[in-house]
Amino acid sequence: MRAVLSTGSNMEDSRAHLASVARAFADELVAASQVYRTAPWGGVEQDDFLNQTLIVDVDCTPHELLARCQAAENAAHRVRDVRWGPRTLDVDIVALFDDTGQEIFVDTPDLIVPHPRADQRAFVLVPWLELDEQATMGGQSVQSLLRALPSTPENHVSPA
Ligand code: A4P
Ligand code: MG
Repeated sequence: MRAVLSTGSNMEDSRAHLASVARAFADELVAASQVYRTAPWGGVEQDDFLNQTLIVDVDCTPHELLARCQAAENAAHRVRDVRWGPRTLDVDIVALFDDTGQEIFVDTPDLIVPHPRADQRAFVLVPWLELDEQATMGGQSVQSLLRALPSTPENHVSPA
């Protein structure tokens, strides 16, 4: 199964926290985007984030992958308090594809794929497009999803 992961951090040594995820998936890593500096999305006043997108090929179920993403967050001493607030490390599963390239959809209480807010987030779409210009999610091209976003400060993304 191929997974598109979005990693984000705006606390402590953000670069090191992002690097810890690439390291945790080192043997399965297909591609890693640059690290981007992004304005905070979601209306909470906080520091800018660093965000990165990873593509990994993993041999596990979607829920096992979620557990690995959460283990990486826990290793970064992630505390869950304010929704969309500051965090040492957030690892989201953006999209999943089977070995024939078909998109995998998951809709369970603890895991929804494609990630329900990814299409509204330039900090997810821009790094993904860097890795795959032809990327699609939910049957739509990621390029068209990005073009549909308003050019507000919240959608500002630049190489870090
Ligand atoms: N969950 C369901 N589907 C998924 C999925 N596809 N991937 C569940 C990962 N987790 C998924 O997540 C809450 C629960 O969502 C998990 O326990 C899992 O079972 P969380 O990470 O604890 O909660 P959260 O992150 O506070 O909430 P949410 O809505 O997931 O926030 P996001 O989407 O993670 O956003 N601005 C910038 N510029 N860059 C960022 O990286 N990140 C956030 C957090 C806000 N603003 C940001 C950024
Ligand atoms: Mg999250």
